[in-house]
Amino acid sequence: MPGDTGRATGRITSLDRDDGRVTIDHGPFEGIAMGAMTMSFALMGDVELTDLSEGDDVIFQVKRGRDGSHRIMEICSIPANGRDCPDQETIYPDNPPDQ
Ligand SMILES: [Cu+2]
Repeated sequence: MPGDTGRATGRITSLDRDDGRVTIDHGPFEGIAMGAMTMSFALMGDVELTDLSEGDDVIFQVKRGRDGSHRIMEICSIPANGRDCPDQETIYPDNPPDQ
């Protein structure tokens, strides 16, 4: 049964720093029932967009709120943070980094 939080990878197609929203062309989620699509996400309060740029590949986690929308809890830019991002096996399925 799908839960409230899910994780996926994707690519940022646009960033709205003023409104705190990110549009991501994302793959299927792990943890929630959502397939691949391009959509806009709001952010949870303490998420920062500082390290993110349009075109970045990202790995991110969302949580569903009471209004049914999914907000980003955590987002990591692979070009900016590379192998410091969580869930390395998802990002590098064929070439996991050394632990
Ligand atoms: Cu979606």
